Amino acid sequence: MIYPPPEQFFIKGARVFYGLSPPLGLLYVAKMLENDGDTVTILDFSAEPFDEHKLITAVRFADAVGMTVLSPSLNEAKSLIGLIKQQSPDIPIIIGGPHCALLPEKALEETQADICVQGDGETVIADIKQALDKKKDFTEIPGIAYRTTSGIKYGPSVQLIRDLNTIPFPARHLVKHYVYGHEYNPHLKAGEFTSITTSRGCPYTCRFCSRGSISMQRYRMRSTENILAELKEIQQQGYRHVAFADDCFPANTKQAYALFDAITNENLNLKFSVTATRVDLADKELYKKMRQAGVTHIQFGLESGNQDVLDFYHKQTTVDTIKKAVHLSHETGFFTIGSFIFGAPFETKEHFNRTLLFGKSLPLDSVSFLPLRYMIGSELWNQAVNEGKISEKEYLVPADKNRGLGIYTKEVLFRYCMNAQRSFYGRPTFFVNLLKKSLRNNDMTYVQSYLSIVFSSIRGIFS
Ligand code: B12
Ligand code: SF4
Repeated sequence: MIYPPPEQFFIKGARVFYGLSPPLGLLYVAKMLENDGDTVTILDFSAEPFDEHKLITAVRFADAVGMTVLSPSLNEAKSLIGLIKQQSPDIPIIIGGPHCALLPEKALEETQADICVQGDGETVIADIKQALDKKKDFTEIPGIAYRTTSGIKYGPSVQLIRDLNTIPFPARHLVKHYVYGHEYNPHLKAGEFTSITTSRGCPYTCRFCSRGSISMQRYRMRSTENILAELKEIQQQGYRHVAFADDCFPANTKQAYALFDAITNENLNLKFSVTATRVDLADKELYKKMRQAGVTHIQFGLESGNQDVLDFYHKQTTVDTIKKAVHLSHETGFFTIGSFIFGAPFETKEHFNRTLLFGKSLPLDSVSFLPLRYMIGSELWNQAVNEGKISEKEYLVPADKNRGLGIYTKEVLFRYCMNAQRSFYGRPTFFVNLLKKSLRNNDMTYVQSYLSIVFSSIRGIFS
């Protein structure tokens, strides 16, 4: 099973906070295969440099290949599949992941893969195996598209797993040799960082996000007991730091109270990060419990310091809520990360400057200023396609004046983002405040997180 290398980063020379983490989707599917008696190897090319020889050798000994495809890494997936088919034309290649959920037929047309899984991989992988062994018919397998000599065909409509508690825990041992999570704590070694999801899908509908599409909105949650059982297994496996990698965590504050109380009572002795949360979910009592349970880092999708832009994105937050949440996070003692987007169609330099000043006025320990990109599956992408500004074949288009998507060209927009990034970190008081926070919280990993981000930015600027 293969996780493709990340897309060529789209702002040359700039580097944003990048909490590299294990390919959980593949690990879930691998667990089902292992339970069925198969042997699985994982190549995570986002965690190790791409090595064609390694890929070809691994494929030579495999009966089938599986791959996760994200919309931004479609081209990389295409190239890898091309290479594999060149060497082993008959090996079946199965693809899954967020891009396949959005465009199952096109994902097959555009790559040379044979089978595309549209939803959760756990339920269908055993059926696919049987169908490849000619013990089952592909027509019976829900949520797949597959290639035949007479074109692409489909199984019955996708069936998402209703009860997430029934899913066996991911086969984490398959990626134990990779180093993940360095941005959270540079001292973490291979086998010490992993991630977990407590839900699938997202109940919100931000207009720039591909989770806004209908198939993704089917929000499902796991029980506290089930999550806790997995965390205990994670602790026993020797991990030290775990990221909550839900689309949006925690969506249910009451359940989160119970979860973090349970983690504290169990004395799991793990550190935690939150990959993505929303400001309107900030809650004093909850944050206290999270801190007590070991949460160190928390990342907010802040998007803008302008209310008209927040409203345009249908973010359902306010500038004031952002202020309150970031201050609460800082006061609780979290390393607080915020990401902003520049480039809504009506956004001017004044908007950008307001967002930058707003960002600087907040007690944020790390930021990323990113250009708006129209991504397949998002409402903004659909609208731009309907208006003829983007073709249906363009899955990821930066907001660009030349495409009728904004006031500035993409080059100017990227420059604004980079300058904002430098201006944010260039303040002399910034590091001093972070040092104070680290000393107050008795946690020097905060300073180390910061240094690792700054050094990678400097490396980026010089390259
Ligand atoms: C952790 C994470 C990252 C990590 C590492 C990714 C990794 N190794 O998994 C980092 C920080 C590097 C990252 C980077 C980016 N990410 Co990211 N990331 C995530 C996040 C939060 C969790 C991924 C995860 O573990 N999911 C849990 C597993 C269980 O779900 P799953 O992968 O979908 O797998 C299931 C099915 O899809 C299917 N399946 C998946 N693969 C396969 C393979 C086979 C063979 C089969 C049968 C089935 C199958 O079965 C699985 C189990 O049911 C997701 C959001 C999310 N919650 O999924 C975003 C997400 C995947 N990222 C996204 C994006 C856009 C990005 C970035 C471009 C950054 C950005 N913010 O814009 C970059 C670039 C990535 C790149 N490769 O080019 C989008 C992708 C949208 C899309 N249409 O593709 C998501 C969905 C976030 C979102 N809300 O939009 N990301
Ligand atoms: S940006 Fe976050 S909260 Fe909004 S729809 Fe996407 S995943 Fe959900």
